[in-house]
Amino acid sequence: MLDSQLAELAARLRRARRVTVMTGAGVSAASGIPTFRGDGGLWRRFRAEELATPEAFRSDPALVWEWYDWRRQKIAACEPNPAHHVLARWTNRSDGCTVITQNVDDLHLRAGTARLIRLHGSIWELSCWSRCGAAPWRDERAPLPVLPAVCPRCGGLARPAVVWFGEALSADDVDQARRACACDVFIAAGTSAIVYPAAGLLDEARSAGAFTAEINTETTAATSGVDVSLQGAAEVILPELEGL
Ligand code: BJW
Ligand code: ZN
Repeated sequence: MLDSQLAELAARLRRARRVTVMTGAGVSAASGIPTFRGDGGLWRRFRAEELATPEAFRSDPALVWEWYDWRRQKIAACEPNPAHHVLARWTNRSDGCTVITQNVDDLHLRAGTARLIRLHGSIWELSCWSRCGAAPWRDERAPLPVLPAVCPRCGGLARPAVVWFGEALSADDVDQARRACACDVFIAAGTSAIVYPAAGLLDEARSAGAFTAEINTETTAATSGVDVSLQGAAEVILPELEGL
């Protein structure tokens, strides 16, 4: 079954002019980065829904920074895996291929991906919590020397420049992502497909006539609605697809 579905997706990809791949935490799992949900999805007793919010940061910035600093140190020790490398090659071979990622680890960037839309920002960028006017800045030190981190312009609190629950995504990123839904093949890889607006992009692509596929080790909220569901690891299936 997997083989015939794999062959079907490979055939669709060969004929496609525009291909969009949306990735989630599962694509970085083989690099050693824990996913948010499921096994290993907890940090101490906290879930992402409790820490990745402006309310959590307002009430305990030191705790939230401790989590991000721990994740930054983990990510700094990780390398892109075969899934990142396949997608980087696809975007470099065809300007019709776009990668939309929910991941903030920048592993797609490090793999050399072109046309990358980072819907939830980057863990390597910081911004001013009080919005004093400082432009977001990059700081790749891990661990950070001072926690909570400080804004260089106003001396107030700095925050990770990522998108938390209840916060708006960059309108420009959302526009670009929605444009990329007008494609021939749309693949969701390594995402539980429960966090919006990212999860809605799959429906948008389907409504626009795309052939839709999922690559995931488990079934998800998206499984029943896709044309092809490949159950397996992204770092195995994407290289297999590339070889067909
Ligand atoms: C493998 C594998 C392997 C393992 N190979 N697979 C509509 C309906 C309902 C709710 C909402 C809605 N619209 C908005 C909401 C609210 C909310 C939301 O979606 N809540 C849901 C939980 C219900 N959304 C928001 O709040 C968003 N903002 C918004 O909509 O704003 C509106 C607004 C407009 C105007 C003004 C103000 C507001 C923002 C969402 C931000 C999400 N942020 C986070 C944190 C980012 C920073 C950080 O990293 O710390 O993003 S939460 C977290 O979840 C992170 C992820 O990007 C995101 C998605 O997780 P992902 O990637 O899917 O990971 P997992 O762990 O869930 O799944 C991993 C999968 O991989 C699993 O399925 C495994 O099986 C699989 N896997 N190994 C392949 N090797
Ligand atoms: Zn500031």
